[in-house]
Amino acid sequence: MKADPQANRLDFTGTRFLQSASTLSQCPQDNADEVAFVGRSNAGKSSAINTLTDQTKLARTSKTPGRTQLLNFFQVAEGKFLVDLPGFGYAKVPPEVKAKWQKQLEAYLRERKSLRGLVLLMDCRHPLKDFDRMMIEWCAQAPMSVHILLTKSDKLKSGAKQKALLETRRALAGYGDMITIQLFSALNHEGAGALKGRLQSWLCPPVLETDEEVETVEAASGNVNIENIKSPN
Ligand SMILES: Nc1nc2c(ncn2[C@@H]2O[C@H](COP(=O)(O)OP(=O)(O)OP(=O)(O)O)[C@@H](O)[C@H]2O)c(=O)[nH]1
Ligand SMILES: [Mg+2]
Repeated sequence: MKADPQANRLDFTGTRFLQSASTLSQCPQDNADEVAFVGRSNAGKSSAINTLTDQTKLARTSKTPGRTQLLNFFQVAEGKFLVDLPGFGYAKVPPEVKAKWQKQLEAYLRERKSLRGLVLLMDCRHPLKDFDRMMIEWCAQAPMSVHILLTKSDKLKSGAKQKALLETRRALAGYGDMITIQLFSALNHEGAGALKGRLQSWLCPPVLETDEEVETVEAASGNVNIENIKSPN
């Protein structure tokens, strides 16, 4: 029987909050498929999850950096999770709290078997800060696939945002296919289709059995807007 490439298409609009966890042991059972949203404080992680799911208040957003202080799990479908991670770089958090978060994040990244990929969010006006470079290096060593969102693209004019995209791709060209990069706006939904396509490929990769099915899936993937997803090479 042929695989239907559309059969497992995830509907992100049905996503619901599952639970919060402040330690690895509090996370849901580690036998799922999940993608974590990571980035500096205020980069737009919670906003991106809301845009993706077409909901306004699913993940809590704030003008005050440091709002997300726990690992928040959202269920897209049975055993398919999105995880909103606490932001880094918020100056007002006491050093001991920062150190505790960092330890929890490291434990999560190191130990979590369900993790299929990381979405790394960076404000398109200030990409590749120390924290971002540290995460990319960690992903390269792990190895772990990473999809970069250059967020708040609505804040830049067309030429400037294309330049930001190009320069970031150029800077990360050495990492090859493990990194994909796109522009994203939670405000006007630029790049939402491309992000869905990436998450779909991580959370529900097609099971291919014959050459004929490979061709069917490749043809069908033309329906996904992947114009902004491109490996740096
Ligand atoms: N213009 C614009 N503003 C955005 C966009 N995404 C997020 N913001 C704003 O940026 C601020 C931070 O967004 P959040 O989604 O809370 O950021 P976060 O990365 O979850 O922050 P922490 O939870 O503190 O780590 C909020 O005021 C959002 O409204 C975007 O695409 N465009
Ligand atoms: Mg947040």
